[in-house]
Amino acid sequence: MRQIFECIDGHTCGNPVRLITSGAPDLAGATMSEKRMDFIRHHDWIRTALMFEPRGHDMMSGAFFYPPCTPDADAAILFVETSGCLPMCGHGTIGAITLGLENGQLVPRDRNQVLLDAPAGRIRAEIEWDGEFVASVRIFNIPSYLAATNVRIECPGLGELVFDIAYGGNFYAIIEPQPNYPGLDAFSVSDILRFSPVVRELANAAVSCVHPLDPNVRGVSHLLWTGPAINPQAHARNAVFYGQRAIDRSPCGTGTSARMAQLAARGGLKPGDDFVHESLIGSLFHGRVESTTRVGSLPAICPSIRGWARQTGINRIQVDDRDPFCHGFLLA
Ligand code: PYC
Repeated sequence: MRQIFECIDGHTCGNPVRLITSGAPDLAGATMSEKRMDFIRHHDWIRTALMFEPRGHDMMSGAFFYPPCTPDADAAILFVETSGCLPMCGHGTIGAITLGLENGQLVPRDRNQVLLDAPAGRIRAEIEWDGEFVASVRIFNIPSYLAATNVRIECPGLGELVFDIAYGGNFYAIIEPQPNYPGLDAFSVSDILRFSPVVRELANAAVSCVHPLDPNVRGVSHLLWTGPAINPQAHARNAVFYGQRAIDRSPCGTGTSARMAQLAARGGLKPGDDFVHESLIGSLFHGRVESTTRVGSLPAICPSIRGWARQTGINRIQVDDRDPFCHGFLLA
């Protein structure tokens, strides 16, 4: 049997986005969190086929639009990535909205604003147009909070690391410069790829992170390595590791939200403050602390992130079950 998935490919500030416009399976559940769990249980082959090699690669990141789950939303979004079905993806949302609007796959009530139901919660996006193209998108992300402080682990090859964990749509271990981590400027891409999976495993053994309002959202999945900015417009630079071997080429939307939540909890950011985050390749996300709130009993912030995306092509992907690699593979 051969299945066809129509896709619009692009990237958000350097990190790939694949908007899949046909072949979305029907999903059980009333909310996107429930539909995400149904997809994970019954349809995960679609994710691996479209994200893993040979149709994708370590960094590939995709999204489907679904009909909204709530009366006032324009659409719902499901993220499919090499690292799984994320509760939220910032660069993916900016990219999917841009590609969806420019190609007529997303038709909001108001062309300057999109309301989306995401698995992690409600996302509002403000659209800046440049004629028929989307110049930039500011997403108002889900409430983000500091989940754990001063987590200590012993990382073979590095030594003791001490870090905080924050939630911005995924749980992030945030590694700041310290005696055994010199900072991003002195840490190579191969260092990030070598140490991140070990640090993630040790972080999860040390602390159990569960979202207070959604027990399906759990565990440290992403690592954010910090360092000083190179671009004078930016406040800081970062590299986010996720999946088996992925480093975000964008400044990472949920990572920037988690970092702002951490800095706000320490008193370093307050509502109205901007936080410009630089990626490894020099692209920028313009973050802002919009307001404060609570997640269950925990203090939290409502962050927003502005970034841009561009289309790179149209892709008609075939998944043919005569192909032994039809469901994809990743090199471990
Ligand atoms: O932008 O939130 C993000 C993201 C998560 C993983 C890669 N990018």
